Amino acid sequence: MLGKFSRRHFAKLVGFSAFGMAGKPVKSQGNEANPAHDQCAAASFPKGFVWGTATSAFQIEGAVNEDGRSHSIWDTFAHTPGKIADGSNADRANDHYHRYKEDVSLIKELGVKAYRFSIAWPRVFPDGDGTPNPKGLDFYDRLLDELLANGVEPYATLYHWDLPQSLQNRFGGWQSAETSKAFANYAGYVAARLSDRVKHIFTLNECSRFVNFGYGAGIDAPGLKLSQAGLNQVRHNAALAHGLAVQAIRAKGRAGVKVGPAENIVACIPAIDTPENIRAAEIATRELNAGFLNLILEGEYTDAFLANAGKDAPKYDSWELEIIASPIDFVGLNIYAPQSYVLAAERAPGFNVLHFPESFPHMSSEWLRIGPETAYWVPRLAAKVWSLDTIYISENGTSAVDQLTSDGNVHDLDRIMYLRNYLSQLQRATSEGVPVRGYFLWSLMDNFEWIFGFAERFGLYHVDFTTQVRTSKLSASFYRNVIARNAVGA
Ligand code: PNW
Repeated sequence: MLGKFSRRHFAKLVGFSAFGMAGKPVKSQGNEANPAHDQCAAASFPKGFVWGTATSAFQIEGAVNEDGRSHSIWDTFAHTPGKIADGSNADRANDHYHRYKEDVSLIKELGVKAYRFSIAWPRVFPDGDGTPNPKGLDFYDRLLDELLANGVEPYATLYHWDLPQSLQNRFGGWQSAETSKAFANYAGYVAARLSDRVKHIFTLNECSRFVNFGYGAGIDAPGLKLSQAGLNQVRHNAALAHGLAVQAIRAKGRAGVKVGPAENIVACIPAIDTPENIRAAEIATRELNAGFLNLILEGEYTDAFLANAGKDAPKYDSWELEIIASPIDFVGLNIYAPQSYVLAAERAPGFNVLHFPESFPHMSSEWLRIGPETAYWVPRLAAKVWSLDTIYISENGTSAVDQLTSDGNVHDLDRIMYLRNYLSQLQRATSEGVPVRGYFLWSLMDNFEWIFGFAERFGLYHVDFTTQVRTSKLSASFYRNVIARNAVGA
C-alpha cells in the first residue's frame, strides 16, 4: 500500500511539506538573550565554547605497580574471576603512564582546547590517608606540563572510582565518613600542588553510579549489596566527601580555582513537550536526583526522599548539610542515555515515569539508549531547577563495534550519527541561552570499559591493546571539523 505513495505524499502524511524544513531558514530563538552567540550561523556554538575530550586514570594509565602506587578497589575487582566480561584487567590498559606524550599529541590533533583526566588517588596516598607518596604526583606534573606546552587546558577529576583498597579494608570504603575525610585531605593536597596549572577541578565522577552499582547492585567495585539504609549512608558520605573537598580546595588551592562535581544526572525528559509535561520533568529532575545533585545544590534532602526512605534515611548532623552544600563554581553533567521520559500527573509527586518499549533503539552498549534530546532537555532543566550559570557536559559519547580496515581506517558512522544528533540538540540549548560552557567527548581513545573490559570501545582513536597502536577514527575527523567551525550541521 505504502508503495503507491510518492515521497511527497508520505511527507504530507507525517506532517510536513514536501519542500521540507530545508526550504525555509530556521531562525534560532533567544539569541538576543545570549550576546556571546554568533548570530551568523544557525548551528554555531557560543564564542569561547570549551571543546574537550575526557578519560580517567584507571581506564587508561596501566603501570599499576609503579612509583609507589597501591591498589584500588578496581584492581581487586578486575582481578576477581567472573567480574569483567572479557576476563581482562587494567594492569596495562592503554599504557598511558608511559605513552602520555603521544596521547597528548593525539589530543592536540583534535584541536580541542581542554582535556579532562582523572588523578589516581592510590598513586598519591597509597593508603588513602596518612603519608603522601613522594612520587605520587610526578606523573601528573609531567602530564600537565605536556598539556600546557601543547596549548591544552587541563581539567582534573579527583575521584573516578579508583578508591584505595586500604580505605575499603579499614573502613568499608564509602560506608564510613572516615573515607569522606580522607578524600578531603587528598583533595587539599592535590589542589595545593597542582592548582598553579589546573584551574578546574571535578570532585566526584558519577557519584550515583559508583554508589548504586558498587554498593547497591554489586555490579561495580567493591561489589557490595548493602541494604537500603546502608546504601543511603554511602551516598550521604560521598556527598559529604564532595562538600569537604570543595572546602579543602578553597583552603589549599590558588585563588580562582574552580570546582564542581561531574554527575550522571538522572536524565528526565518530557515525553511530549507541553508546558505541563515540562513542569513535570522539572519536578522529576529534582526528585529523581534528590540523593546527590539536588542535595548538594539545595542543601537538603527533599521531603519526598525522606518520606520514601523512612527508617532507612541516612544519619547525619545538620551541620553536615552546610558542608555538603558548599558553593560550587560549575556543575558537570555526564550525558548518555535518556533515563526517564515523563508525563504530568495530577497526583503527587506530579509526574509519571514511562516504561521504555522493547523496541526503543540503543547503541552498541545495550544500556546506551539513543535520545539526542537528552542533550537539550537535561542542561535546560538543570539550569532552570537549580538556577545554574555554568554547566559543562563533562562526558558524552558512545560505544560502537569499530572495525579497523586493512588500510588503517575505522569508519564509525554510527558514532558520528550519535554525536551529530546529540551535538545538534546541545546547540539548540546554547542557542536558547542555556549556560553550557563546554563539552568533553568521552572518550579520547578506546580504553578499559569497567565491567565490559576492552570489548566496548568509546574512543575517537582506536587502540590495538596488543600493540598499543592508536589509529584515528572517522569520528575524530568529524569532531575536529565541529571544533574548527564551532558549529554542527550545515
Ligand atoms: C561513564 N549507565 O559511565 C563513566 O564515567 C566512564 O568512566 C565510562 O567509561 C563511560 O561513562 C562509558 O560507559 C557510565 O549505565 C556507565 O547509564 C554506565 C552508565 C552511565 C555512565
